[in-house]
Amino acid sequence: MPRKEIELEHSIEHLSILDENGSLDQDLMPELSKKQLLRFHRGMLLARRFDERLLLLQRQGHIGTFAPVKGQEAAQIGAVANLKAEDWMLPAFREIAAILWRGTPPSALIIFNAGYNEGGKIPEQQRDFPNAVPVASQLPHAVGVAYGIKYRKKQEVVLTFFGDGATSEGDFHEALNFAAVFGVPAVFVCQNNHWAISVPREKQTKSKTLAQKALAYGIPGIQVDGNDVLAVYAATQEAVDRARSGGGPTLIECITYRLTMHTTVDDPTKYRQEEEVKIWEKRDPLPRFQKFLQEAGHLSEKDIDDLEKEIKEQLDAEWSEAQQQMEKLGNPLDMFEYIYAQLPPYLQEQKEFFSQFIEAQEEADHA
Ligand SMILES: Cc1ncc(C[n+]2csc(CCOP(=O)(O)OP(=O)(O)O)c2C)c(N)n1
Ligand SMILES: [Mg+2]
Repeated sequence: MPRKEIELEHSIEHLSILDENGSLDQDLMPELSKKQLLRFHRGMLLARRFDERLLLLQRQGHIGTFAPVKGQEAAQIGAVANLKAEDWMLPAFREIAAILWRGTPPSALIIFNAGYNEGGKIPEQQRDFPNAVPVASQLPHAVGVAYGIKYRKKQEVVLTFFGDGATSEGDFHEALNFAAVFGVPAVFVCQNNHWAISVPREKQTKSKTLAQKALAYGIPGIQVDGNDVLAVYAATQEAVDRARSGGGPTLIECITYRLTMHTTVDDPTKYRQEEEVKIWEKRDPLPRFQKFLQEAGHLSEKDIDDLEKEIKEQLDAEWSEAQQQMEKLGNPLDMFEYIYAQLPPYLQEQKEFFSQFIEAQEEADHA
């Protein structure tokens, strides 16, 4: 039998609309009103300032560890901005910008990061899943939700976020295969920030792009400049429209960079070069978008100053709110809640014992 070629389509598109100097490719500009553009800006700035605030709170000992979003705001806002209220969003653990955009108040995120379950409660009617810390575990969940939507013949879409590191997990491959075979309305948004803690992208996979992994599963894949909110928006819009109209899933690779530590317990200077960070600081999505908005006449220096002030006041109020709420929380008996609808007898017994123990302690303290 002869050897013969099987013809495969194998090119991957890379999309960039607003370059790192803030110059726009007019032909590719998606249709967006000034109001929408300014909403994107507010979403990105709020996420940046809130992230900085969380870092301060962590360093002051008010909250536990968290995964900063700094540098990835455009990849998140450009993607979720395409979702309607009835759509679903499944985050990994770095999706601060996306979560705020969807409507979770900053105070809830503070409370969650301070270790209280109550902070993790998704507001009623908001179709988001909780943070998924086990890498890539949210992808099969997203496909399950999307399968349910298709089964019920709804017009909803599921969007899930994950990192470059997540593409090495079995869950990623199983999820993409299942999503493709069953043609479910899912959008997979990979934020390739070049690092999975200390493992560089080059050691994660031999593939030239992460987007090309879509080809193996027979679905559309595209690579975009993830620090360009307009490119992310345009690529996700296509994917969301396709999913909603029955065209199945899409994989989007957003090229971005984590400008700071993996989490607050990580020291990136141990594994990456300062020069690399400097290059990516120049590609920061926020000043680039501000420059574009200023040149388009949509935003002035004064507008930015006013917005900074407004956001600072908002975050001060959120911190006060979080503190007030946390004063009412923190009952150690809560450890028995949230896992079982009905406690098994052995845990019920332990809960009663512990409750009496606490009471006895309190009495002793007041004696
Ligand atoms: C299944 C699993 N393995 C290992 C870890 C530890 N861990 C947490 S984040 C992370 C790296 C994730 O990298 P990536 O997917 O690129 O996301 P990023 O942190 O860059 O946003 C690892 C290995 C984990 N949380 N879950
Ligand atoms: Mg990563």
